[in-house]
Amino acid sequence: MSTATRPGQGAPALYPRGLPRPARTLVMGVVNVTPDSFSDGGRWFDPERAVAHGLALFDEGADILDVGGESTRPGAARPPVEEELRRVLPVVRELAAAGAPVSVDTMRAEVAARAIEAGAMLVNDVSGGLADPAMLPLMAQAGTPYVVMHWRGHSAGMQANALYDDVVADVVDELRLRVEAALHAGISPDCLILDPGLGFAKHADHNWQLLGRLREVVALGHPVLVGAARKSFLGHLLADPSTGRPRPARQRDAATSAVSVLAAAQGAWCVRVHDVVSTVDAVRVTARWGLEAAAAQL
Ligand code: PMM
Repeated sequence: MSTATRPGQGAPALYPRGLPRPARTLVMGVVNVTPDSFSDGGRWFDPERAVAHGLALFDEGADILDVGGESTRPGAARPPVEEELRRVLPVVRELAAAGAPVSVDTMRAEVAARAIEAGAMLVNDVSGGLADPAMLPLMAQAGTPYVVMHWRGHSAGMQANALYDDVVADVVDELRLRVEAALHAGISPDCLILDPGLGFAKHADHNWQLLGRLREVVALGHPVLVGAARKSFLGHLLADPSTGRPRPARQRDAATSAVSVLAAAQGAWCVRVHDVVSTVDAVRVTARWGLEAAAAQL
């Protein structure tokens, strides 16, 4: 793991091997090649449209493009592996060929391996290696940066597992166990990225507690990725006061930017978002502000 020269506050202290290293929190743009994601409702399901969307996000300043072929919304059914491969591989290949750093959002070792061959530089595994026993050995052998997210089971039944004594302490303990498993499998520590898994076996209050105490996740000593974008806990916070109806997913980007600023200020390495333009501005402001705040404390 390398340390930035002078990160200040609002920029990461740690960077994973081989990925871009701007002096600010990175922005990961979401490219969901799925028919049913809650946040973009299948708009990029066609591979050509997904590639065009990814290229647009890259032009807008995304540091990494996260290509996923499996919806993880609560209750979602899993696609067969062949279908997941059919969705993601052409998109990963084209975006990587265009020079974009590409991440593949998958829980399957076979998909991860094929995506790495197609040019992916990062594997984003929302199960942290729990869904597929072949994943950790593959990542050890590949030497590619690897996101270990906090996870307690597949989407179909995950909200039944949202039971915690102290959600932050429990998530930190469970992530620590996943780090131990990853290191034991032979993954290099400078390839590991951690993610508290907002919305995965978590209710709204759990997500807010994890954000408010994000420093406890950062203190585990690995770069931290935060995926809050457009999630339902934001929709509930911003519900229409007269009807009680949650704010629709595509009207949650200002709230997402606020979360990105606060996550960056707590030392997040990267934020995973749909609206790249507002997020890049937000993390640039946070980094610039943080330099002054750090200087004032010298
Ligand atoms: N959230 C989603 C999908 N993939 N990956 C990581 N590492 N962290 C997340 O929080 C995360 C993820 C679900 O959100 P989407 O439907 O907007 O992609």
